[in-house]
Amino acid sequence: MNAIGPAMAPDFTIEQNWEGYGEEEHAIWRLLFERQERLLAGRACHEYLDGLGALGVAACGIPDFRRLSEVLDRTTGWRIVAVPGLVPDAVFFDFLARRRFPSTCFIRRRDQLDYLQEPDVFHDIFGHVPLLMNPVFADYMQAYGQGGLKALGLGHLERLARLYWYTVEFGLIATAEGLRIYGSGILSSAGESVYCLEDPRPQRLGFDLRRVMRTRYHIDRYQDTYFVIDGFDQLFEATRPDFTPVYREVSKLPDLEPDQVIAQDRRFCPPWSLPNVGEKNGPQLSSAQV
Ligand code: HBI
Ligand code: FE
Repeated sequence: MNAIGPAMAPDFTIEQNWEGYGEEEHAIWRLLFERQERLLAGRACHEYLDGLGALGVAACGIPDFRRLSEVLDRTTGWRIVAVPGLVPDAVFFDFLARRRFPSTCFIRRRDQLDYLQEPDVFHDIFGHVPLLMNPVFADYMQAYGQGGLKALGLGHLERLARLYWYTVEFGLIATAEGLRIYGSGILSSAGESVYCLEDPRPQRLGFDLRRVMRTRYHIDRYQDTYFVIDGFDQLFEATRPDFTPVYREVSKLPDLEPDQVIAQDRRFCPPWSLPNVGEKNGPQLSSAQV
């Protein structure tokens, strides 16, 4: 550490300095961890819960990235690198493309337990890292990083960022038992992990790549729309092709508001057993309008 903060290397990485965390910081981790562990039983997908268990991320305190990286590396070849906060898009994508997950080190304060706009170590580690233990999801994240570098070059970053937002950060997955959470932004939020599944207000729509790329999102409140995948294979397959023609197609269509519904949408309605195709309630637009 220097007077300004942790010394940053040219690649934006820093030292986690695990030994430097104080008791209060570990106590905040424990509070957040225990609360989410309780809430996520029956709400998070089993791939996430399995990953959390296998990683050995525990309630006891903020994990040491060196230990987590060893377990991750052995399982899927990913490692965690410490960064001071949001890093530039190109740097972020480059890390993912090389199977490095950039994580912040600081933890939110006690008066921010329920809401923090920027990522902290609880969001980055508890929210993102367990799914990187899953081989299919691990490959999806790497492909996303490679796609990001390409999207930057093509000037379509915004569309790719929407895909990340509505999958990696706020995605739901349909299982035989019902809808489950896999998005990290939800997994690290007590309020949203209940809201996304149980509140009648947000809509849950079947995942469609072009639809997602057209949909704006809010960064400062719970989502109006969640997109539901059938499995990680679907996500990986949908994003395998080159996006160049997809971007071209999507850029001819208007963007959609976060709460908008269009005729093609497959809506999931409680109790989440089956998608309800062409459901009529809610603001529906004819396909001519969109
Ligand atoms: N940096 N540390 C960090 N974490 C992120 O999630 C992140 C970032 N930089 C850019 C970024 N995300 C997004 O803007 C991209 O997904 C588009
Ligand atoms: Fe995140």
